[in-house]
Amino acid sequence: SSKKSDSRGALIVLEGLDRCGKTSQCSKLISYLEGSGHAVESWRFPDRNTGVGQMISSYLMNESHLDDHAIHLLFSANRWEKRSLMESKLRSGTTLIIDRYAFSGVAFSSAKGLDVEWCKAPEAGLLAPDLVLYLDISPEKAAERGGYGDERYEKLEFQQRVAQSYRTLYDATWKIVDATRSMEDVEEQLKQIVMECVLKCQEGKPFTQLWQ
Ligand code: Z5A
Repeated sequence: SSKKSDSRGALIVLEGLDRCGKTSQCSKLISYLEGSGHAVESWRFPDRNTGVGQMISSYLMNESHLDDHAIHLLFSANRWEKRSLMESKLRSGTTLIIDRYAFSGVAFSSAKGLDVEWCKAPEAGLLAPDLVLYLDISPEKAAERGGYGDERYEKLEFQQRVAQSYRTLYDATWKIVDATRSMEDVEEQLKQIVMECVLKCQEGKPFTQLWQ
């Protein structure tokens, strides 16, 4: 039974390789949900606007160098500094569509050779997403979409290792979507899955936490 007081927003995460189309699809999902009368916000990690986020940003732009463990912990801290705001938004009924989350943190750092369990540890206790959408594309196809920029991780060989790392993180709750199809086809698929999740959360699906 769905009491109104239980109603909450959904925490929906998009993951995938660079150029998989996450950013494009996030904005389409926002318009779709707004259009159907839902409160929704678009977030992304890293959030480059905070103090920690500025350190991450300069690292990604190769303007600074950091030990692999140190940058991993900064990415995680960048999620922790948003955790309480995230929870209050969700509790007040706002759905959050998030471009990258803890799975990116683990996939990218473990692709550098860091131990997966070590990578997961600082993420434990963050809110678990209600839905993870993985936009599946091979690194080669993604690279064909043109314009890898100059940022640190935008290299084919590294993206291949990230793709492998993601594969070790999948679980049965993830929705793997073929991201090589047209933008419209991908959008249609995502809309259905997302709406189902939003409705389930409105009915008071309980919060859970990551990796505990
Ligand atoms: N990182 C990390 O190491 N640890 C962490 O904890 C976190 C992140 C959170 C910066 O992320 C880097 O930080 C990122 C992971 C690491 N490094 N990499 N790689 P970011 O969020 O700033 O950057 P990004 O997510 O990788 O890239 P992006 O530019 O936002 O890409 P996208 O969102 O996947 O794609 P898009 O902009 O929507 O589309 C890319 C292009 O493809 C564009 O020209 C589109 O028009 C085209 N496109 C999109 N969909 C299609 C379809 N269906 N067909 C054809 N063409 C398409």
